[in-house]
Amino acid sequence: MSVEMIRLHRLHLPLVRPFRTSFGTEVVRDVILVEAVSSDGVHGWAECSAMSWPGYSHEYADGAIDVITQHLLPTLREVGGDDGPQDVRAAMSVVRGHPMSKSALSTALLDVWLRERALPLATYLGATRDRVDCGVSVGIPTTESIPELLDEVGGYLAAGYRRIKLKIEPGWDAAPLEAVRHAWPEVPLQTDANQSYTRADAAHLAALDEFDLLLHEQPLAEDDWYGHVLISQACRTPICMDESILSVESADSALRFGAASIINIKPGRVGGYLTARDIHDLCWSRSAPVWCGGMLETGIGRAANIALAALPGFTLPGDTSASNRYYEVDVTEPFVLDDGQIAVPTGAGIGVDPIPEVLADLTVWSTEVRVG
Ligand code: NPQ
Ligand code: MG
Repeated sequence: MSVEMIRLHRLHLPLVRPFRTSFGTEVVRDVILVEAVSSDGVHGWAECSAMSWPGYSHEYADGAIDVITQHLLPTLREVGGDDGPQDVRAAMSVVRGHPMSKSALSTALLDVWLRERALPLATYLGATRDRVDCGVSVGIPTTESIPELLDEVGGYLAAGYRRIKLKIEPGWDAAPLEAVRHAWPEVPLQTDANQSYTRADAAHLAALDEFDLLLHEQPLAEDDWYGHVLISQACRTPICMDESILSVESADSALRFGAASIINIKPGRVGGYLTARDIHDLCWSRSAPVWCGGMLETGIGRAANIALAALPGFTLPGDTSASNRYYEVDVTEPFVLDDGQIAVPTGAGIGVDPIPEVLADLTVWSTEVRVG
């Protein structure tokens, strides 16, 4: 382990518009970036996907700071010399859960390791593309206005996005889907309920089949495996799992049980890019489609996700939107949409760095911890 010091930076990025999901409304992205510094002065960067409060999953920013500094960093004492990414993952496995914290710290170390070897993350992971297809996740309008929704979707389609995902919840589903499908008969369209339905909603969800959807994402609670089997059997629309998928084993279970036929891969939710790649490999071997999810990443997290989305099994457009979908000012050079795609970074490691002045402007708190 050549990394001598870790810095945590907490940033507040105002969103270009409020983002409302079935679990709440966000107006500012409160996000932690991890900077790892090696003895040779190589700086690695990663982003923690946890929100400021436990709305999407149990993890949250204050908890992540505690887990990273008090519990994960000490496990690295066991990692010595030139030990690589697999050893870091193994060392951290003594801490239960907290995948977003593990992903943030291990990815910052991976970025140092790759930069020391002049190896791009995409190449290391096995990418086969140099551009990735991008979709966009569309929140519930805070006004619950359908014309406003159509306006927002129209803007994204004009910008070139190749797939629309509507956030839904009980009371906001058939009407917005009908309106979008009517306005754009051919657009690839899918939903994300973020666990807001129950087993009793099987027939209601099946009635949404008429809108010709690519998939429904996470209709039920993350631990309701049998419920997802029931929904899968009731709907012609394929079911995709997000929050339920925490490991290779949960992805395998989802496919074998018939709880889901498509997997949303989020590196943070599964503990890092190695496990994300392993889930991709499993799904690729079973011909199950995967796509890369999003957690309102800054350019730091976005760069790494785009590298992952360049693997061959990512056959559906991801929530890998351009920087300006969420932020007027990104912490890196902005990622821009070009014909509905984003170019995979080609530099060593994640291939991007924070812009120092912007980082300083957005930072609300930081800390520095020595490793070992
Ligand atoms: C999802 N993301 O797929 C998540 C949920 C989500 C792009 O739909 C702050 C930080 C607010 C992370 C709101 C997308 C968030 C967040 C929603 C993640 O389920
Ligand atoms: Mg989701």
